[in-house]
Amino acid sequence: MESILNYINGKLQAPVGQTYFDNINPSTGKAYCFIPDSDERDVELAVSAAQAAFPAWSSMPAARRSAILVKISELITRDLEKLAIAESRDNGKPLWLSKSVDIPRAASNFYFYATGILHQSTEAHAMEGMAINYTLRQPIGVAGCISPWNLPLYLFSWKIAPALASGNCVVAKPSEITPYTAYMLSALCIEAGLPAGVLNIVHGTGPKVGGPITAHPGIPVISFTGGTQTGAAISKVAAPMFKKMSLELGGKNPNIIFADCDFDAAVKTTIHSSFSNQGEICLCGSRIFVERPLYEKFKLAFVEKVKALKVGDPFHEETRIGAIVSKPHLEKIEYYINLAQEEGGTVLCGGERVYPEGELASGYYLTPTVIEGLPSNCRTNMEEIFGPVVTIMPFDTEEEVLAFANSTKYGLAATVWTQNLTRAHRVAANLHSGIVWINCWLLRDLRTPFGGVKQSGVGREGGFEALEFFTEEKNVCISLK
Ligand code: TXE
Repeated sequence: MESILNYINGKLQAPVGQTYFDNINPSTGKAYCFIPDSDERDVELAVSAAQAAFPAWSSMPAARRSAILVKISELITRDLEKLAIAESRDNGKPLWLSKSVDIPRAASNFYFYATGILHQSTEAHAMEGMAINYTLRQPIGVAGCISPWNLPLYLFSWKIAPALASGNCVVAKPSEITPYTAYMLSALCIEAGLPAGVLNIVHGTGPKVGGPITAHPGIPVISFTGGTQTGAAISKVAAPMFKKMSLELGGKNPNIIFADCDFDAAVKTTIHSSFSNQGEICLCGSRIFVERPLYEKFKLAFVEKVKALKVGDPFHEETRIGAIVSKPHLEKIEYYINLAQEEGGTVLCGGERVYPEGELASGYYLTPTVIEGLPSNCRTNMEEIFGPVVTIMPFDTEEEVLAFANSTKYGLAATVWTQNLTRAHRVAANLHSGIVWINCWLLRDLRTPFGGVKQSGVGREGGFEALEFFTEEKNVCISLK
């Protein structure tokens, strides 16, 4: 079997300890390659390479940095098919999804930030007759970028691109559950002529690689996407070191459907917002609230469509629900389906394992699940499941559904379905979340701020917010006397 390699100082190289562990294909449940079991020694090599590369990279004219990052974007597009196949094999998501969303978005991430740095300016403040102030925005140094398994190259590149574009060097760690496309990206960076040490990718586990990145004194800024618990563990280490942190964490997003909604659009889009990417997106609407007069009609129409979703081989065009990313995650999801029933819920459909024929028989497949009859504040409705599981319940008033929606420790995203414009604006303003979609879901403009409140994270990614996060502002004041 093939061994993935680290990308350090411009070279693909084995981990110092020469040890590896299995990378499992969730569609088959079988190992298909080895991942470096790197440790702090590999992180040390990566940080030294990044520090050595920083002076030249940070002082390179933005137009030249831009050209290299545009080239990486073009190479991702050139290799879209190969990258998409690798992504679906690693994560279990349908190939059509990797081809239409994950990989094109990774190319867009690089292109957006490569061009964004060409149009940046900073402010000046004149003190009449006395002085002139101007603001410099300067790169910080070596950035630590740690990313999760649900949208592997999409989220990995969304951290790396702004960090590099703004003149930083990077030590990055993809999830050990889905490392392959990050490994392929290393080769594309070499082909694009990215100077050695500017980007370093160290593969391995959270504690053995993520931990040393978080704790390294030579990495003053950390960008993390993953679970809330891990975000807290990272903060515990990085905060006392006064590191700059961006934390994109979990969600338990409400999907609020008023009786006056566009019914067909609401049903159709709610299928996507509930089960896209096997429900493994922090933006999925996992708690569905339907205004009582519409509840029965919506529930019946929705459940009928859910039952029709094809579960199975990610490489079949008609598959809508691919494999769950790992055995432990499948078991976590099943734990919550059982908990929901203990809490009084009724499973309207789903919650069953699927065992396809042949080599997929040992893969991790679960039918999409809809549960009703739960209290709004039970664990199933408060905790992130992060799988193809949604709860559904009626509500009677706007005040009631806002209280339900805002009742969790998370506050990432929300969806609202109504034709009443005034109500749409009013409800959006009163939702405790960083993102609100009205009569749509997952429409994304890369210029918009992305992130949540409460335990959904700290800071915002996306747009120029990301370029600001990876730089420090300096005010220079010159006397005119
Ligand atoms: O995340 P982890 P996982 C949620 C979702 C999921 C849960 C755990 O509920 O079930 O998080 O998922 C690295 N120091 N989301 O296991 O553990 C780890 O190696 C430094 C929501 O993916 O947070 C990986 O690279 N790094 C999320 C990355 O952190 C550490 C998307 C994420 O792993 C570390 C994914 C440590 N101590 C999961 N421990 C979203 N918001 O989209 C682990 N890591």
